[in-house]
Amino acid sequence: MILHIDLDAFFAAIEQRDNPQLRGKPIIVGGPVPARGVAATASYEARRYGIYSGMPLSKAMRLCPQAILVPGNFFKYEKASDQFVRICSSFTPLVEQISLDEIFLDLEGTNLLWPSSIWVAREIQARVKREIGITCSVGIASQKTVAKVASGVRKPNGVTLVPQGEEKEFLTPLSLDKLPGCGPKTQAVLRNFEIVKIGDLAKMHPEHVRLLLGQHGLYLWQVANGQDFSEVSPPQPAKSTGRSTTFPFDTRNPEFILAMLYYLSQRVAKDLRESSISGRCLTLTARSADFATFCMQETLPYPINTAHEIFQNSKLILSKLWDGYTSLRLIGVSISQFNRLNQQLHLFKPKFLGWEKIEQAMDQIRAKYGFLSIYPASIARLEGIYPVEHRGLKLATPSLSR
Ligand code: DCP
Ligand code: CA
Repeated sequence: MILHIDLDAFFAAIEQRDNPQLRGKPIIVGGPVPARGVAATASYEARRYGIYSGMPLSKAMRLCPQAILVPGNFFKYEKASDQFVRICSSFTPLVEQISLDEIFLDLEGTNLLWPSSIWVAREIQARVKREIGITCSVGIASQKTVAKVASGVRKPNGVTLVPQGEEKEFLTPLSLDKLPGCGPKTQAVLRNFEIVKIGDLAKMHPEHVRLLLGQHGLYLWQVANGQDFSEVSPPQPAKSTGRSTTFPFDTRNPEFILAMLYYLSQRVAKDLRESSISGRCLTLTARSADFATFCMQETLPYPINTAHEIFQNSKLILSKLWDGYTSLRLIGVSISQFNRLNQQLHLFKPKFLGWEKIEQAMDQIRAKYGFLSIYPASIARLEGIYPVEHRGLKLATPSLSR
C-alpha cells in the first residue's frame, strides 16, 4: 500500500503551535513576499469564511475582518518539514517528498515489520503530533494519485483507506478539481463538454481526450480510470558535486582566474567532506567571453577530496584547456565517480604533506567562525572584488544571477 501524508494547514498550524493566542482563531499567514499581498495559507477557522491559499489579502480581510494576519517564518517551516521527513523515513526507505508538507510512502516489503498500513498511518499521526506539535491527514491506497486524493477527504487529522480494486469507484463521484494535475484550464476545457466529475472524464473515449487535451489529458484519463502505475521514487543521490561562477567582468588575468579556481575547489572539497565522499573524476569547465564553452574531464588514479588536490589537478587541466589569451566569463570545477570514504586504501596515492588533516582542521575553524575565517593566501585577492558573507564570498553579482 501507498500512503500520502499531508500536514494540515501547515504554516498556520505552526504559527498556532508557537503562539497560544492564535489557537482556535481565524488566522492568515502572509506569503513569503508580503508585498505581493496574497495569503500563503489560512487556519481552518479562517477557511470557513472562504479564504484559501493564494487569495489576495485584501479580499481575505474583507471576507473575514476579524482574521489575524501573521507574517510567515520560513526557517521554522523548513525545520518542521525536516522533522516530518525523518519521522516518515523511520517506517520505510521508500519515501518521496513532493513538497514541504507532503510525502508518499510505499510500504511494500514492510508487512512483517508493521501490523497494517492503518497502524503506520496512526503511528505517524501520533509522532507528528508529539514531535512537531501539529496534525496531519493520511490517504492509503494501492496507487499514488488515489492515496493523494484520499488524504484530502477527512482533513484535518483524518485517515482514509481506499481498498484495492475500489479505486475507480472512489474517484468517480468526485469533482475534477480534486484530481491532481487537473488545473483550472483543463477543467474549463472539459466543462464545455459537461465533463465535471472525475467519473465523467473516465467515461470519455481516450481518443477524444487526446484530441482535446493532448498527452497529459490521456494520462489524466488513465488516472481517472484507477490506473495510476507511477511508483514512489526516493531521491537519487547526487552523482557529482561542483561549483562554477560567472565573473563580474570578462578576464584573462591568470592570478585572478587561478584564485577563483582555488576558491571554488575549497567549496567543492568542503561539500565532499561533509558528505563523507571523495571522487576520482575531475571536470573543468571554462566559458569564453563569446559564450563558447570548453569542458575537459580527467580520471585520476585515486579519489580525492581536498581543495589542494582538486586545485592542483584543475590547474593542470586548465593549462590544456585555455590558451591564456582568450578572455573568460565563467569557470567551474566538479568531482564525480564517488567513493565512500575509508572504503579502500590507495596504494598509489601520494602523501600531499598531510593536506587532508590541514583541511579537516580548516573545516572545524570554518564551522565555528565562517568560511573565510581561514583560507589560502592566494585567495585573498578575491576579497576586494566580491562582497564577503559568513558563508563565503557572494559570487554572482545581482545583474548576472537569474
Ligand atoms: N503555500 C503557499 N502558497 C500557496 C499554497 C501553499 O505558500 N499558494 C504554503 C502554505 C501552506 C503550505 O504551502 O501551509 C502547504 O500547502 P497545502 O496546499 O498543503 O495547504 P495547507 O497545508 O496549508 O492546508 P491543507 O490542510 O489543506 O493541506
Ligand atoms: Ca498541507
